[in-house]
Amino acid sequence: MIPVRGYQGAKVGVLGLGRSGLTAARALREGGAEVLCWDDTDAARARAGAEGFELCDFARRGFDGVQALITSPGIPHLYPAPNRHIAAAYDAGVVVDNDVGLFFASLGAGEWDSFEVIPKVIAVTGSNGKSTTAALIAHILDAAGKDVQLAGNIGRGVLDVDPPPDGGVIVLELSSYQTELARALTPDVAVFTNLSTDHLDRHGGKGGYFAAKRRLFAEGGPDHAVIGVDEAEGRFLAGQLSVGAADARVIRISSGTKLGGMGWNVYARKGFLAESRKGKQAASIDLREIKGLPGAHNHQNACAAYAACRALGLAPRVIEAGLRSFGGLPHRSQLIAEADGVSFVNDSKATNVDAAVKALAAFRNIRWICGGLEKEGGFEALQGATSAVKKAYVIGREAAGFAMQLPCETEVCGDMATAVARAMADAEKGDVVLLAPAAASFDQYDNFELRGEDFIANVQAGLKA
Ligand code: UMA
Repeated sequence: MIPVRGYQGAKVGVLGLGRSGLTAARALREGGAEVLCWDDTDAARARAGAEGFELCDFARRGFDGVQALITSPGIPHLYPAPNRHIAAAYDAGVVVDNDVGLFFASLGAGEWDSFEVIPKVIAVTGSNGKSTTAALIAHILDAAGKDVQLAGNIGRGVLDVDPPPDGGVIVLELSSYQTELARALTPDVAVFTNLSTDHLDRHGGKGGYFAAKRRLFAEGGPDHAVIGVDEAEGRFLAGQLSVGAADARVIRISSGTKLGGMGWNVYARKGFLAESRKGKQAASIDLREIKGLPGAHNHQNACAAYAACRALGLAPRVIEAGLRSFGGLPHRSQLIAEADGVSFVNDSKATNVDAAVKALAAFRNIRWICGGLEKEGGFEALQGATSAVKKAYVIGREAAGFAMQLPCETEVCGDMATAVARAMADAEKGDVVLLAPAAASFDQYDNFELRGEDFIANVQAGLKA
């Protein structure tokens, strides 16, 4: 755990007592703060109470003597409307921060004075691919013998990591919810994978969403910025951060476009990753046979991870070895079974249309299981993206309405068991049964992980039958 500095003896409020909130409360207590906690659910309050934390309904009792309110990413702090406790903190003039802000403000103890290599923080943001990219960076560094820890939006509160040793590296996956609020954001290497429409309700639209992510690259920002330039926002950001075409502080990455010029570039084309610098090719890696990284979207993740590791000084061949031994993450292009020439792939993390489009581009002869809670932004991106889909098997409470908007043959299945059974019955040798929902899971599941596990259980049951 990273003990929080700067609040010793002070009263600090913590709102939301899930993975990030409870960890923040513990780290604040470890740093000597007097912690007051609240969560809108009884069960979460009971968990904190059992750890000896004092509870305080801030909206009702006020913020008497409280210096800061530390809030959780899932709790709206501005749009569509601030949570009532946060609104009360704004009214009372109380500082609102989150665990990520506390992390950056608290990292770097006195013992770093005796370290030969100061620990580094790599932070990864973007709409899609950030979990895989962050996990891939951590895997490459681990395989290269570095002491590495992975935390953030990937499921572990950032303050839960141990103080890094001499030469250690902390890799953080950061969501727009986290970057928008953090009062300190000072990674050594920052990665922006890509931008598509997501979470628009929480940021007042796409501009607000991009602005939240851009905070990671604000003035005085990272030593190296790895920027995906396949969208206009990435090209704009890379241009803004560079002082000239040959500025090696910015590493541009692309999946599909050959990047030239005098700058530092990493791109993937036709299954090969290439690095170029000052107009010369520095390295090339064949990505086609790497099972843990199928498809153009994963090749973009490979470029981002490669660039981040190069920024830390790793050699191309060392990075290549790490890419080759990466097994992939659960629920992201996860090959779960192969039987009678049919593959079963779990991409439950494809919670928006853009992520599903990328999954669909990675395979042929697809029996596509999709549907769920529709997100803002519509289905326009699916036009032309379903040419490899033989049929869509649609799940979700509004499956019929969802199916009507798809530009391919559909069957309304409603639930996962029916969809898997129908897809398996239709599947022929060479087909891929792919779960890539293009929607959130909350209409039928607590989270995308449970949806993916239900898919796996149904596939396994079907293969045994
Ligand atoms: N709560 C309230 N009032 C509210 C809303 C929530 O009190 O109005 C309470 C809930 O009762 C619950 C707690 O807040 O006890 C939950 O807080 P949270 O939703 O922020 O969840 P955490 O468990 O703290 O998990 C968060 C991230 N969750 C979200 O951003 C929604 C996790 O990312 C992250 O892994 C974790 O911190 C550790 O850093 C998950 C996620 O879904 C994977 N992220 C989104 C995504 O990837 O799309 C952004």
